[in-house]
Amino acid sequence: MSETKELLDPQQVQTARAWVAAARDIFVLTGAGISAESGVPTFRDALTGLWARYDPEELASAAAYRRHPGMVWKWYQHRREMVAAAQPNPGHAALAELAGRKTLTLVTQNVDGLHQRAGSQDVVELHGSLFADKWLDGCGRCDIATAVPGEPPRCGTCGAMLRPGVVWFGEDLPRVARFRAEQAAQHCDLCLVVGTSGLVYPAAALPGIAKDEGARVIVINPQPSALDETADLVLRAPAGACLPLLVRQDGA
Ligand code: BJW
Repeated sequence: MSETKELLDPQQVQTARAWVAAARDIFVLTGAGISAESGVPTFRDALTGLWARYDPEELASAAAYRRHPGMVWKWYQHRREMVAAAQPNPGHAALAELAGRKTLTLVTQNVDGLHQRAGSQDVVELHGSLFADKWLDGCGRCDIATAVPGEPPRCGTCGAMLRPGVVWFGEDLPRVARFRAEQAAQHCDLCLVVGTSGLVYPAAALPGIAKDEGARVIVINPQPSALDETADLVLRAPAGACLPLLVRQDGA
């Protein structure tokens, strides 16, 4: 048995498993922590997070992109390559398995596509995707004419830059994804919050919506998070070790 499993309180695991088994409609909100065991850095972990060395506002806003397009484009290229080389972990796999047996809406803040690669279908991506570029202020007839190494490709017609298809600070979330996430939070009877610091809105408001509508809330995170106080149960463990225990059907 791994060290993590020994650290987990068996009574708490038992309770969480019973809640999962009894749930009719599960809403899952994931964040960067679920991909940590795949080797993808989180954003805010003190030593290993992507932003331990950078000011997020310098990298994750349209204004930052306009100021430093080459630097930001290269940073996203680096992350695309890192994520493409990573593999889904048992936490991603457990959620995909659970969705095969339960009514479950999987809402992720992640842009890495690892849930889909683990077999989850119909993932609600609140913050877009690393793998779907779009035009920044394009003319509507954009095509790529120039691709200078280390610089964003530009439209040959209007000169607009391609940008990563992610949601930066100050930008609206995709309308349909946000609507679906809010609906799922309102109608669930169990909300699993996995691997998020709970600092970024509107995503961080979703577990509170579920709670207000009467759902139980379980937080899975090895560290304290801003959503702990919303939770009925906090499992202080890495997602890849913890989620398979909650989803397993045998009596062990
Ligand atoms: C593990 C683990 C393991 C480690 N297992 N766990 C209301 C109040 C205040 C501010 C606002 C508000 N409403 C809107 C705002 C403004 C802003 C905001 O929230 N700011 C706050 C930071 C103050 N929000 C926005 O701008 C959003 N847009 C919006 O609301 O539009 C309308 C509007 C605009 C302006 C004003 C008002 C309204 C857009 C937010 C877009 C977020 N984009 C990013 C970058 C995406 C692109 C990219 O990837 O580069 O999304 S920011 C970054 O944070 C990324 C993440 O999805 C997001 C959340 O981070 P996450 O996933 O929680 O990661 P971490 O690193 O924070 O935490 C990891 C956790 O995992 C930790 O807790 C670890 O302990 C844990 N962990 N190992 C389980 N093995």
